[in-house]
Amino acid sequence: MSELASTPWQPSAGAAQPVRIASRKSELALAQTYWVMGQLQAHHPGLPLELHTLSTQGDIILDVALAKIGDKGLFTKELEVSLLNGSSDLAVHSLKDLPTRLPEGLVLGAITQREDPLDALVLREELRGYQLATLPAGTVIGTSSLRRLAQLRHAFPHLQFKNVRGNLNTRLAKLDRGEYDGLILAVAGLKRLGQEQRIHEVLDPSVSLYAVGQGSLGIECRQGDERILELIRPLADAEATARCLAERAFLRALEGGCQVPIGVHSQVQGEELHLTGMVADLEGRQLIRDTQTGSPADPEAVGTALAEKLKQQGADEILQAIFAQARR
Ligand code: DPM
Repeated sequence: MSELASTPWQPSAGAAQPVRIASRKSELALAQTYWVMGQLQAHHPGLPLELHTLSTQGDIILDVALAKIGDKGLFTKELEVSLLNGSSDLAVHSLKDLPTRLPEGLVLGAITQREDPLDALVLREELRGYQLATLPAGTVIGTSSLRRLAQLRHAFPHLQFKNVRGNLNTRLAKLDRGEYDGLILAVAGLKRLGQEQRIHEVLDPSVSLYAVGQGSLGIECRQGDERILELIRPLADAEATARCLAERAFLRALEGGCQVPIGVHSQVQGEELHLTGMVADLEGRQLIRDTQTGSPADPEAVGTALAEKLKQQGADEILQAIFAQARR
C-alpha cells in the first residue's frame, strides 16, 4: 500500500474558481488593477484571476464637462452592475471616484495603501521654472475639477481656468498640443503611469486640499461574499483605511458627490487622526476650512464631527447654492 493512496485528494490551485476582476480600461485604471492582481497573486500563489474590462459612462461621454453630467458613479456604476448581476467578483476603483453611498448589496471590501494624495501642476515645457504663484497673468490652466477650480481661483486670481476632459494621457496630449499652458493632475495618477517627471510643482495642502480618497484604491465586492472578502483582506492598509473612512464620512455628511468643491487633508500621528476639510463656492470667493482631531479607531466620527463644524460656519448654504446653480 502506497502512503500516497491515503493522502486526501487536494484540488490543485488551478482548479479553484477564478476570481473575476472588473476594471475600466483606461491606462491608469489598468495600471491600478494590475497592481491589485499582483498583490492577490503574491498573497495567494496560484489563485486564478480573470480580468473583465468594461466602459463606464465617464469613459463614453468625453465632450461634456464632468460637473454637467452629474456625479453619481460616473466612473463606477457599470462595474457595480457587473458585481450585482454576478458576472464579476470584485471591482477595482480609484477610491475618489467611488460615491460615498454604495448600492444595496455591495461593500468596500478593502482600501489599499495610499499613493501620494496631493495634486500637481504640469506645465508646457517652455514654461519650466514657473510655479502657480509666478505664472504670468492669464496663463490657461486646465482642470474639470470644481474642487481644484475653486481653491486655485481663491489662491491665484491672476490665472485663467479652462475645462479639460479625457483620461490622463489624453489630457497630457492636449497640453503638448498647446491647448493649455498647464494642467492640474493628481500626483498618484502621474506616478502610476510613470509620468512623475512631468510634475513642475506639488500643491501644498495649505493652498489646495485633495479629493476624498485620492491616491487610494477601493476594492468593492458583494456583501457577505466571504471568499472574496477573505482574499482581499491582506490588501487593506490600516492607516489609509482610517484616513479614507474619515474623509468619506465627512463628504457623506455634507451630501457631496465627487463634483463639489470639497477637499481634505488627513494624517495619522500615533493615536491621533487629524482631518482638515474645506468647502468653497465655485468662484473661490468664500472658502471655509477647519480641522478635527479624533481616534483612528473611530475615523467616521472624526469625519462627521468635521462636517458639523463646517455646517455651523455656513457650508450648507454654499453647497445649496451650487446645487441650485447646477439644476438651472
Ligand atoms: C474625480 C475628479 C477627477 C477625477 C474631481 C476631483 C479629476 C478631474 C480633473 C472625482 N475623478 O478630483 O475634484 O482633473 O479635471 C481621476 C484621476 C484619478 C482618479 C485623475 C486626476 C487619479 C488619482 C487617484 C479623475 N480619478 O485627478 O488627475 O488615484 O486618486
